[in-house]
Amino acid sequence: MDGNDDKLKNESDLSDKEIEFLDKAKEAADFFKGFDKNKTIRVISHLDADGISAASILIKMLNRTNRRYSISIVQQLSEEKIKSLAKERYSSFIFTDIGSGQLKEISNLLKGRKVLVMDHHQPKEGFEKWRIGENILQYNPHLSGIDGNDNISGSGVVYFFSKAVLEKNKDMAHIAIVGALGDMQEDYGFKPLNNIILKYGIEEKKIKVINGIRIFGAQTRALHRLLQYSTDPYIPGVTGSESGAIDFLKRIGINPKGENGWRRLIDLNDEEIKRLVAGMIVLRINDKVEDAQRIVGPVYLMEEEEKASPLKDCKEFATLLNACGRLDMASLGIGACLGDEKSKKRALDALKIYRKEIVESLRWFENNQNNDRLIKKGKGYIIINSKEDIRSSMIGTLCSILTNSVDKSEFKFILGLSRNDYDDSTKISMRTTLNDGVDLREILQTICSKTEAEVGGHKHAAGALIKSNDEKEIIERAEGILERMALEEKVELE
Ligand SMILES: [Mn+2]
Repeated sequence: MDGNDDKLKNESDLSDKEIEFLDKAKEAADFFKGFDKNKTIRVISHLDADGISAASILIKMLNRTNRRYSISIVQQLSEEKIKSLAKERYSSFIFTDIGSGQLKEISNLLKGRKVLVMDHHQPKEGFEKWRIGENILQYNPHLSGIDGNDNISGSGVVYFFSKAVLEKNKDMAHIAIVGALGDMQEDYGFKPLNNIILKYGIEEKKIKVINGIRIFGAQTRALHRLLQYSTDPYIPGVTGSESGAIDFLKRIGINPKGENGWRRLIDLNDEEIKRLVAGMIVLRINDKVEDAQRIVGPVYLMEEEEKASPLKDCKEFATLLNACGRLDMASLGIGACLGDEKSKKRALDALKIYRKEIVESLRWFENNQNNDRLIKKGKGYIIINSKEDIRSSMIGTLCSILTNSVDKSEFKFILGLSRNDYDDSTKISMRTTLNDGVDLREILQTICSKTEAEVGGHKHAAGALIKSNDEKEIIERAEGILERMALEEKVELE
């Protein structure tokens, strides 16, 4: 099937706000150029796929401009973390995909250092400005009135900045697209700023958009497994059933097996793909026409990766980066983004381990269904208090997966808690099965407002760091607030 890139935006189609934001990249670049060339730059980035992509784009530019750097990838930027950074002797700092929510602490604790914050999260109240004093520059789309939830990701922000420093860095667009996909910013196409990046990626022959079946794992999974595990789209009689999936394929005249064993989606010819799409639409006969059409849409592929590689599909690439980050092996993800073959191989091993951990955490969830000290199912919500049982970097992933498998009419909110093993703090993750109309970050802020907590995230995925001693109080407060929120259409927060 052919790609369709006539919908891609041109710079001339951008709004004034978007143009202002892009112009600001030059200011950020000039600020960066003022960093002492003989000194090592301290780089701190976020641990998810977007944060790793952002760090990779930055590193490419730093390498190309002969700058030295020391990099850390963090899950949260707690006050403790900033305190320990302040003890280091670096004179310049760059924060990517993180930092705007911590500008108060950054400006208090990193006094006298040059700090560049490139983020797309909502800036801390009172810090919604490009410059904070002489020494801090914040490059963030919110400051131009642009929604950082879906118009541009952290890696996109770093992309425009690094391109402004060095035009050659235009060739990292594909990695910024991986970051945007990792942050779920794509919805059958991108908003204008991400779309410009996509256009650059296509111009650089790094990325290709095809019109294909939108199921995760097209490059790598056996076709029948792919259908069996497909929750979006949900295929009646097929999702959740291996034999159902195989029968379905046979019924529509597609042999699930080829000469070399199980076939993948990418092994099908055009005629078979058409039959598959038609077959899926027939099974989803109750759908509205618009929904039925959603089976097919844009699929983003890396031009330079081999067919059937887990790095070929940009969404699978994002999952690989996530895996590296969550398993404390972010450097492998960065290596993969920079095209290092050895890192790619090792990152693929990390992906296998990650999948195993996900399965184990789902199994833990299943096994503890009736243990209401660990899993509380209330009216409209589920609270998972995993203590040390689930790795704190995996609790968000577990909550995300559950939003696709729990009964959406019964449960609106999923809140997960997991203890960090390095201190007496607890990580909270919050997800929703609702598509719109809620701001999880705001809700989590309210839940945590009576205790000392650091809350961050977006409308659709929020997180917090609390003291483990406060777990009980937070859970009790969450029960009240979430039940109220889930029952009523819209509740004003106190
Ligand atoms: Mn991000």
